[in-house]
Amino acid sequence: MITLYDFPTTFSSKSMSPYVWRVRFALNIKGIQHQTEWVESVDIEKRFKELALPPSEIKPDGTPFYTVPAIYDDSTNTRISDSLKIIEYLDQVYPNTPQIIRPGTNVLNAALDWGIRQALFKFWLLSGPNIVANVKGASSDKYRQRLEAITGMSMEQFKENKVLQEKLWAEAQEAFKVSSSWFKTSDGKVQGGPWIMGNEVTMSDLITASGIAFTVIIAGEDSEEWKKIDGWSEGLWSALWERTRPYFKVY
Ligand SMILES: N[C@@H](CCC(=O)N[C@@H](CS)C(=O)NCC(=O)O)C(=O)O
Repeated sequence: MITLYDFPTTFSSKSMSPYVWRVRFALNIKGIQHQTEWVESVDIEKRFKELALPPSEIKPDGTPFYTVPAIYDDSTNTRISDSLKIIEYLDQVYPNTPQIIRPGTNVLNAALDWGIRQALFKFWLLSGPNIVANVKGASSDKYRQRLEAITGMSMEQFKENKVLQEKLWAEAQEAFKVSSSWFKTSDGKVQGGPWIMGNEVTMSDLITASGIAFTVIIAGEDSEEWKKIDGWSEGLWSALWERTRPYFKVY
């Protein structure tokens, strides 16, 4: 059995991180049995050290950065962190399941990831107070401090600052529109289908769908924000979301 490490929120899906959603989508698409172990965001480093789970990155100052997702696979006694490394491992160790990462696509996936992250970052900032309200205790304080450091003002000032919010929405619109334009032909039609690269699911679907999941979880599916974001893509995001929804399950 695989244990998937994630941090809890009070959003209805409990899970919010787009990086964790990528791995969970991969596990669900592959039909690999797993269970989630919830670790408060502020406790990730301490708990991972206890469990001998590796950091996903080394920070510029040389210290390790412990992040979710991470997995422990007891069938092979393997511990891995970093969404891409985990999905590479799942493809390799579970070869009779749908293969997510196509050979030679890591550079393209990294570019797609970066592009979509530009839009998600603006949305993450705009949703900061909502995220802070949906993460508990010390983890909530951590998010608040991060938000305040980036915006250079208190969260209360940010909530009042309609001019900054309008500017961020305009930037988000531009970034979301650019990302959705990559999926269209020159005459405006959506290319490919049913998945982005044709008949089989690939990493590009999971990068995109996990970003959409993050947006839907935070904004709420019936919200004006989600309708606005989906509208900028002329319904492309909601079509991708419908395709991925059967795999939007937390175990
Ligand atoms: N490169 C990592 C990035 C994962 C990541 O940044 N995870 C965030 C949650 S969305 C995290 O755990 N951050 C820990 C922290 O901020 O202390 C991956 O692809 O898995």
